[in-house]
Amino acid sequence: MRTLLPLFVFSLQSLAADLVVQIGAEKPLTIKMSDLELLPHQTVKAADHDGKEATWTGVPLYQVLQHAGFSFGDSLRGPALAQYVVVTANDGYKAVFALPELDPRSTDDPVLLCETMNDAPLAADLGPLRMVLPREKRHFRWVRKVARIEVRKVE
Ligand SMILES: Nc1nc2c(c(=O)[nH]1)N[C@H]1C(S)=C(S)[C@@H](COP(=O)(O)O)O[C@H]1N2
Ligand SMILES: [Mo]
Repeated sequence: MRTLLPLFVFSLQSLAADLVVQIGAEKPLTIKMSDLELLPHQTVKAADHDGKEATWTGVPLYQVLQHAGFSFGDSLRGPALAQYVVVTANDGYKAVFALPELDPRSTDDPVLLCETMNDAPLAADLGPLRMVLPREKRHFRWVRKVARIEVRKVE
């Protein structure tokens, strides 16, 4: 038992590392870190809350949503714009994004779901996944330990 415990803890951690993405009332999709690695990535330089510059690499949030079946094409207009994205951390912290803030046809400001800082996996208090928004002057949407991403509709 004593020798098996570290293995057990490790497998629990890798279970917890999965990201859940839910588009509306659709069945939630679980994305493993290894699946996320296959999506297109972007690298940015950004200063954290303490003003320290770092290089962050991650998947643009719109790419994560597209991977889960959400369309950022021409269909994103009219009533579709009454949808919003909720990013939830495993401590319950939440931040909301409007779709045009994520759509590369609408903005060049990166909104990234990052796996690495300065080429290293994120420390346990930050990751494994963290939102990084280099152009945002406040850091309140730099959600640490992202667990879930949902698209909901304004009622
Ligand atoms: N999961 C989680 N992420 C979070 C927060 C939080 O309370 N929980 N606070 C936010 C706020 S208000 C700020 S200013 C930054 C702080 O980032 P830092 O911890 O890297 O300094 O994290 C953001 N991300
Ligand atoms: Mo903050």
